[in-house]
Parts: sequence; C-alpha cells; structure tokens
Amino acid sequence: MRLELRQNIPPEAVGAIIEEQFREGRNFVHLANLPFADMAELDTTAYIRTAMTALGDLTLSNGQPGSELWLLDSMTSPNASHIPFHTDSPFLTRPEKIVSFWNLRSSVEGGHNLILPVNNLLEWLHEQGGEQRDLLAELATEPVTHTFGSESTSETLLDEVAGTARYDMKYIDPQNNKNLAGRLATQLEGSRVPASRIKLAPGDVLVFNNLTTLHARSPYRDSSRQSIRVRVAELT
Ligand SMILES: O=C(O)CCC(=O)C(=O)O
Ligand SMILES: [Fe+2]
Repeated sequence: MRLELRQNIPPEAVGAIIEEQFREGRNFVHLANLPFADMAELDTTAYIRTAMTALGDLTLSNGQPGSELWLLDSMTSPNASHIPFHTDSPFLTRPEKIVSFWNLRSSVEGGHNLILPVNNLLEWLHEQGGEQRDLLAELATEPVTHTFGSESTSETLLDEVAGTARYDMKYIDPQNNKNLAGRLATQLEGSRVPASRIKLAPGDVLVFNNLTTLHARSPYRDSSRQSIRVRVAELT
C-alpha cells in the first residue's frame, strides 16, 4: 500500500497514519513525499523519532546505546549485494513488531526492498503441492535455533495459525537444523515468490510488520544509498 502525503505533514500525523494502517491489519505501508530527507540532520532525526515514538518504544540495534536510529549505508548495511529474505531479530523471544526504513538517498540502480507477507508465502507453498507442501508441514512443526551472542530461541520458522515467521539464515547453525532453513531459502530465493518490490525515493518510508512479513533487498550499484532503520518493540 503506497500513500502519497503532503510535503509539510508533521511527524505526529505520520505516526498516526502508520498506526492506523497497522490497526487495520496492513502488513506494510509505503509513505511517499515526506519532508525529513530535505531537513538539517538534527531535524531529520527528530522528525523520524517523533513519528515512530507514536507507535511504541524504539529499540536499540545490537543493544548499542544510542542506536535507535541506525544508519544503513554502504558501510553499515552488510554490503551492496543481495540480502536474502529474513525477519529481523529472530533470536529474541519477542522480536520487534515494527521495522521501518526512512530513505534519505536512493541508489542509482537497484536497492529495491522486497516484502513478502507470511500469509502469501503460506498460500503459495500450499498451492505448489508436493515437495513444497511437505516443506511447509515441517516448517510449521520443527523448531529451529537462532542464536546471536547470548540470545537464543528455538521455535518453528513459520506459524501457520498466527501467520508469522521467524527466520534469518545468518543466525542459524547449519549443523543443527537438518537443512530445513536451507530448503526454505531455496524456495524464497527462487524468484517466484509473491513479494512486493519497492524502490524508495528520498523522503519515502517503508514500514512493515516484522512478525507477519519477510523482507529482502536487491543488490545496488553505487555507494551513496542512505536510509535510517528504526524498530519498535510493540504497538502501544
Ligand atoms: O540494507 C537494507 O536495505 C536493509 C537491511 C535489512 O534488512 C535490515 O537492516 O534489517
Ligand atoms: Fe532486515
């Protein structure tokens, strides 16, 4: 869902719009044409902070103090190559419900955000039948361990009843998961999954439910891409 807003919209109103979208059960929302990318740096961060605080408490990145607003650029986002489908913080007992990317500068080429609602994935695996349907049954019943530092969880990768996912290959020990995670990756990266492909312009924000969607990012080609990631623990 893409909504074009008026350029002078205050951050409180943006927070209220995002909150309303999630209350209506939307998995993700793309808001376009916001003023934050044209502001002085301090005003940009204040704008984003105010908008997101309307949704709940902002969480830290990797527990680092002061990291509620986390700059993703060519240095901090792992690299410019494809980032496979995943959910954020799967090693936490309660991963953040809301993740957002506030785009300051787009890459010249690539850098699309791919958003895959879990319900679409469930339906798609089910429709394929055969091998994919067997995989789905295992994904919904076999616990897989995600570990990061001292944090660790053992849960199923998909929950069919709740329509949620918890999955990032980065945090799964391949020795321990009977290759279930790898089989899911093969399906997700096979390019036929029903994902939305979104290219953010400067001043756009993408906000998604990190429990009910998986996200990925296509490769990009230049080093000027910049966006700010903000996560929220819970809707208040
Ligand atoms: O670099 C990006 O665009 C997004 C990376 C990502 O998935 C994340 O930071 O959670
Ligand atoms: Fe992510």
